[in-house]
Amino acid sequence: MSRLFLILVFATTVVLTAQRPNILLIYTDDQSHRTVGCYPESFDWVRTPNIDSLARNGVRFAHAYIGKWHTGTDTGMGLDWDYQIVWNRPGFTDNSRNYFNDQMITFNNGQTRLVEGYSTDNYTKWAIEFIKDGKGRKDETKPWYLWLCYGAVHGPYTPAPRHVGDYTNAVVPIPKDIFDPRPGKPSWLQNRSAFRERDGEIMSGKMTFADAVRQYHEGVLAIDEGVGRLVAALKESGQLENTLVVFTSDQGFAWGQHGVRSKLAGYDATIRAPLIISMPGSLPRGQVCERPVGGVDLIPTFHRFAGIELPWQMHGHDLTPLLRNPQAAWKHPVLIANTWNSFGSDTAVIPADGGFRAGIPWYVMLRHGRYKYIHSLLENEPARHSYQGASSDRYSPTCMASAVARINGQCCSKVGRWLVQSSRIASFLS
Ligand SMILES: [Ca+2]
Repeated sequence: MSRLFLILVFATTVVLTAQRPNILLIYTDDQSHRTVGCYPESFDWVRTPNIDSLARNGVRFAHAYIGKWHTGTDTGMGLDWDYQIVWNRPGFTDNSRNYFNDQMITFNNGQTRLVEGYSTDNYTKWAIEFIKDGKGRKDETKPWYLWLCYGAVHGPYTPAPRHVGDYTNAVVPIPKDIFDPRPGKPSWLQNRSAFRERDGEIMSGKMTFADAVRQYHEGVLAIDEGVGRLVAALKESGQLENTLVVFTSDQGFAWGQHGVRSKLAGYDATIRAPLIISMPGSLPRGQVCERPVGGVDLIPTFHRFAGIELPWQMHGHDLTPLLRNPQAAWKHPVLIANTWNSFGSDTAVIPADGGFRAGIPWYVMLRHGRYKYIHSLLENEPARHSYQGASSDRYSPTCMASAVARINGQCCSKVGRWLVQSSRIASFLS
């Protein structure tokens, strides 16, 4: 993510009551759901006891699509937040690759200094100082909103020194389609792989594929420890029962699935993120919600818990019904649209060349019930769709048509019209 807020505190202007909870959003970077032990798709050697504990004390969403976005230079410092500590990448571009060590940090007083040490641990420490000691809080009688935005486990996937080698002996399965052919996939994905073979070993750049995957997972271990320390800080300060804790990531990351080493394509292997929401005493514990949900759903949910009216109509939907009953019916599909840095009217015309960047074209992904639909916005490229689960599912494909029309009509109108008018989507829906 390019807006790298580290710790951000929402400026509340509402009249507060004791019932309104604090909100802690723990937001990691490029962390696949496969790196979290309580997700059944994780390798059996993955250890995330603290995140797993959060799931045992809350609701785990099996299918979450949060969404990566780039909004340019951060202009929010001192404007939108009561208090923040931020890795100032836009201001210090020479430091922009230091995801894990020696970051240029701008503090709330506007001063910037180089902070040594492992970034994940530093962020955890600052968050605990805010939660437990009230450091940076203007009015301790008010509930707070804290966005803890870890840079981990983004490349270069550097583990904390204490975790280097923790997964040395882990057996890393090789995805079956890491190399060609990939029948049934879009044309742009048919003949490519981010990996190569050398002397019988699959390589990821200069590392072996297995070592790269191990290192990626080792980079998660300090996040997991951070989650444990944050929950302990909430408990020790008597705030655990009155804090909505949300753990998620902006998107996942594919390691070899479909030949990809990327976070950008519309596949679950690439973008599906963990999402766990916990508030012991108020929300169910140990529940799994199979309904697909999106990042845009978090904003109305936070407003609902904070008791604040939405300031305008939004695309997402308050998740409270699913948090109360994870098996509840849910009619809202999830849309992920990739148009790179083009938004609004800039998406009126789909680029003739597909708008490829990093080898990925513009696309629209829709997930609803047990159906998933991906359409690369390329000429002569058929829509791809899949269905997971039993045929007894009561989902009607016509819902997808209205969902495409409705959602795209709101957020990406020209692309939406192109999709709905397309004979290709019509054949899919028939
Ligand atoms: Ca990311």
